[in-house]
Amino acid sequence: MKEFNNNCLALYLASQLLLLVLFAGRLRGEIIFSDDFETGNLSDHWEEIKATRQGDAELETRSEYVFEGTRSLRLTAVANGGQVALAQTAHWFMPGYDQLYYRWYAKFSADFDQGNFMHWVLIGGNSIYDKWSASGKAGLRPTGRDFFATSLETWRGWGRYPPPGAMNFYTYFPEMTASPDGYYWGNQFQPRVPFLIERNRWYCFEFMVKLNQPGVHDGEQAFWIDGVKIYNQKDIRWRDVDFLKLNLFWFSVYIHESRQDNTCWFDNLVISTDYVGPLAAAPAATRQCCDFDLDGISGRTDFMQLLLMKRDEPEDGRGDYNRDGRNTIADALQLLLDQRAGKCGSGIAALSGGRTGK
Ligand SMILES: [Ca+2]
Ligand SMILES: [Ca+2]
Ligand SMILES: [Ca+2]
Repeated sequence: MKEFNNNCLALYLASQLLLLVLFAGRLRGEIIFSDDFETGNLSDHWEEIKATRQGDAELETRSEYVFEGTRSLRLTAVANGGQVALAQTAHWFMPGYDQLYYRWYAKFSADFDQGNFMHWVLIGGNSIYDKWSASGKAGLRPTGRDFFATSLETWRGWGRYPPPGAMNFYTYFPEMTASPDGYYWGNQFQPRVPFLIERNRWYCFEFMVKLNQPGVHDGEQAFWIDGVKIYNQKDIRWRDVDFLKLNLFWFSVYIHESRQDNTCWFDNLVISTDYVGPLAAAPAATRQCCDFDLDGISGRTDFMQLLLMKRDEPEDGRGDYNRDGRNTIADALQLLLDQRAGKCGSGIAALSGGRTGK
């Protein structure tokens, strides 16, 4: 009888331990890939490394270009007489996942200027039966069965924004619209209030993609900067079959008309099934914004723009002007009070954020 009781107790403890492990695992999510660039060679972690000029996709050791530790990733798109230049590292995780969160740190060089367009960090989906089914699809509309792709990248808005520009999604999905030339180039999506990125500054970027259930428009994509959620696009139909999965990620600096060397540094990448967030040792430092309409001054139109932003995109964390964690009229009133009190500086830079220096 005593032995029976001991066995029961052991069984009970084992089951509790198992529950604890499962629960803790669910809380943390599963980290499916990470790279702090501290160990080994790039090719140990990345299956495909490409650069227009050899040596332009490399490990970096100069401390001002390393976010944490002693090494980061350096990607340079070399000056190429106005032609395409790129540097890129790609990683696949077959067969894939239906929802993932991607967190990394990045910095654009102090003289970065891509012209107008560029491509940056890409999340792709291939058929689980063919890791190349998304390859060679530039300019083509996905069928719902072959691929999808979306990039987080900066663009200049035809000169409206200083380089590198405003963050936006560049997305291939079955319901995308054609360009004037008849091709299906990625469709651009950005928040009502653009988020302008500054050069020579580290930011924490986060990107989430949730695939839809086939037959339902319930897919999403979202990005955060320095831990603040900026834009969440919903009701996306990414696919019509469940054998298309999230299974490709790449870091890239791809410049369409490359006239100078342009470099980005990347560090501390984590890809997980759950939200990751900024590193605890590097707290978010996105500054307060007064210039919601990007005209370079703080005025009455910013008050209106904040109200519209709160109405149309209530998830944009910048709308929480008074930082009380709630989306209420008190945010707009606080902006008015700060403007009257002369607390609102001017300048487009006030819209972006991040840590200065390292
Ligand atoms: Ca590192
Ligand atoms: Ca303004
Ligand atoms: Ca608030």
